[in-house]
Amino acid sequence: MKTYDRVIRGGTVATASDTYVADIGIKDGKIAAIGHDLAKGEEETDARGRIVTPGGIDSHVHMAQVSSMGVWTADDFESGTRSAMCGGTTTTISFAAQHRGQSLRKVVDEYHASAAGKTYIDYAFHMIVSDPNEQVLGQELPALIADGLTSFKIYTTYDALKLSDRQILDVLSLARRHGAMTMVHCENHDAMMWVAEKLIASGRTRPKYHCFSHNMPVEREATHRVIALAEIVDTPVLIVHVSGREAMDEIRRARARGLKVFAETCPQYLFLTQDDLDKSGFDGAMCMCSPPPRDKINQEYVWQGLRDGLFDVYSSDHAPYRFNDPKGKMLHGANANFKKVPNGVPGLEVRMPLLFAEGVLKGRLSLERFVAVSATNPAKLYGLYPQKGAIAVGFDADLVVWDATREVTVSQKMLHDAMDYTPYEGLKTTGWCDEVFSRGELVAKGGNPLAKPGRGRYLAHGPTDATKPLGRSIFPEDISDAF
Ligand code: DUC
Ligand code: ZN
Ligand code: ZN
Repeated sequence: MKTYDRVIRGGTVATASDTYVADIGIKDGKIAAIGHDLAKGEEETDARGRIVTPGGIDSHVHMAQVSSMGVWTADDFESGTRSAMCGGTTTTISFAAQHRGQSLRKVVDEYHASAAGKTYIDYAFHMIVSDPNEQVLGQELPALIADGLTSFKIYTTYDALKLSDRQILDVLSLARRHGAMTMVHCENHDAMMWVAEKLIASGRTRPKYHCFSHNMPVEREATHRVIALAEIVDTPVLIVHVSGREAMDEIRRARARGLKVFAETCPQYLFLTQDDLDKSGFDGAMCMCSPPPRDKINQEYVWQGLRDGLFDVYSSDHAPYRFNDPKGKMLHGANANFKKVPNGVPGLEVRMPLLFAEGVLKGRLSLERFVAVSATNPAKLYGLYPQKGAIAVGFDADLVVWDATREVTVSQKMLHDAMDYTPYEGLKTTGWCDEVFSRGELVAKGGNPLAKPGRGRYLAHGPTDATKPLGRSIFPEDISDAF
């Protein structure tokens, strides 16, 4: 009898801390051994001369979700996880999104039903909390957190989603008491609306004006404010989809003061710029997301933040709305003003390959940082560690073997989501994922699916140190118990 179901032999194994040549022995879906000259496996993968990393964890994905404009994402759990898998992601964390008036528990149940039996890879959920009423704060959220849904996103913008500062304090304080991670979308709603109204009233309605409404100061201000609110409560906070320097500077300043602030960025801030929203006709809508892509100088800052540890997490914020579709970007037609266009870009399939090719292989990012931001850190922050996110004995055998020589011109035709465009069409790069393993099973090869849907498993979040408060109240000891 063979000791291993599969041995991935002689690869250059990359973790968040080291890179070394080794064989990986897999048994029953787990990494059973890492070493040299491991016994022959039932199946063998020759990885000599090739890099092997943990499978990606994409911890910011919208799928099977209806937006505040009433538009459904093009991807459901089947197409979304297929696409993720083909791009080297082996776990998604997508949102169970509450709309006002809805029971959060019921929403979570509905997302469970929508995902069950559909996914190609393992999956977890965050929640989106848009209605923190007494029932939600007093009963539903604490119970859901106890059930292993320990992270949620809140918004400072979008009419249907945004919370007031007071509500944000309520939610942050609940997160502190129950050990949850709060992810925050930071943009100053009123300031954006004020600018947008002026632009539209003066006839500036094309997609490119979205960037002027969603300008950098509105992101900087909301980032600063949310960090201050979290400091008042003494709870960690994770700022999602940070687009450029000014918001990054707020996070650096907060960390320099010792605050526990985590940060995420996304491919659109590395590979797109605001000029992409200024394409002819309505085409700029394809790259319209919030916060929007900035300029080349900000792109360089974001790369720097990935290198130096400012960013903990690199996720896609995959929010797929088809372009040529009255249920997508064309909801209000091709002449709609920019406020009427669903916000979001797809990206979960290209997320890992583009960072590998343009970051690691071009020397902008070490292999270890690549692993940290694309897999290990999200696993640690969201309580999926020590099952996911690392190459170590006992972890799930979620692995990617990379082809550093494959030349690719990105095109929608090669992708496996339900979209009709990719914002990265025509981008030429060298390097893509080759074999993708999920719990030891070869699920994709050369960017194409091999597995069948329904094999993915739901993952509850486990405990994590990331949510622990600093224990540093801004209030004197004799009154701090009031909060
Ligand atoms: N902004 C979000 O906050 N979510 C989805 C897409 C987007 O652009
Ligand atoms: Zn957001
Ligand atoms: Zn999002």
